[in-house]
Amino acid sequence: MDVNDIEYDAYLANDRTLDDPEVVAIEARARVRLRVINGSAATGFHLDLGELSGTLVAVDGDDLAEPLRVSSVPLAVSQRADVLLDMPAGTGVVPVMFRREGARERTAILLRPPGAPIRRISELGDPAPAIGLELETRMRGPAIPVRPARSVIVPLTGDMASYRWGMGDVPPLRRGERIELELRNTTMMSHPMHLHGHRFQVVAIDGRRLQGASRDTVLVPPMQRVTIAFEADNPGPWPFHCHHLYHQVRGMETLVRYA
Ligand SMILES: [Cu+2]
Repeated sequence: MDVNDIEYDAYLANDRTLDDPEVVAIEARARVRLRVINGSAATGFHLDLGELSGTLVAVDGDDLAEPLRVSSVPLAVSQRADVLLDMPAGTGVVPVMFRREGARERTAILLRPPGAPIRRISELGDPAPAIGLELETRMRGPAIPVRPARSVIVPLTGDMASYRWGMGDVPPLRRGERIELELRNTTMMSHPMHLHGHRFQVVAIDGRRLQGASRDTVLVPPMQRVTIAFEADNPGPWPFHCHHLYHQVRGMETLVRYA
């Protein structure tokens, strides 16, 4: 697969690199709620707590039906995650690390209990894997309504050589209907697909049904299929696009319209 088609000279957490990271003073044994947004234009990150684990309670602003214990959370462009973290007694500074997928670059903020010494952390770490859907398959969202949904296949198209990207059109929707879109990635890059104006639910990955998370952005890795479902209850038109902004401006965008 292709990963990281855009290079940057710095990767930032709260506008800072690891040369000069943000240091957040916290109480000893504090419970911290991390509210993270991947606000980058073209880079996926793994939120990484290192030796610690936390509880993933929400994605894209919606609670999970079942919180998950995690030590890392993949964040495609524009995805959000809420993680509860209990600082262990007697701990030093805890870096909340963000590792660029498929690469060694990283950034962090530091959680600092009273008096804990700050150590310098290299901006390069071990290579991070590309983001996949392993955690996505374990997320549980709301119960899926039993009423039938109209199914539409939406191919995601393009290639690195031409750097032209595209996606299939979504036919006009009928107000009040339930719709399922099967996003079929025919390319060798992953695409974080974002729908405006709605919440959708991840209901299948590669054809396997699941009661997945409620989201507004889902990653579709190379050659994989992700099916999302939503109610047409908020007349648009609404943009529906890859949130990798270079893919979006090169054509991977359409409009969801209500008849
Ligand atoms: Cu894309």
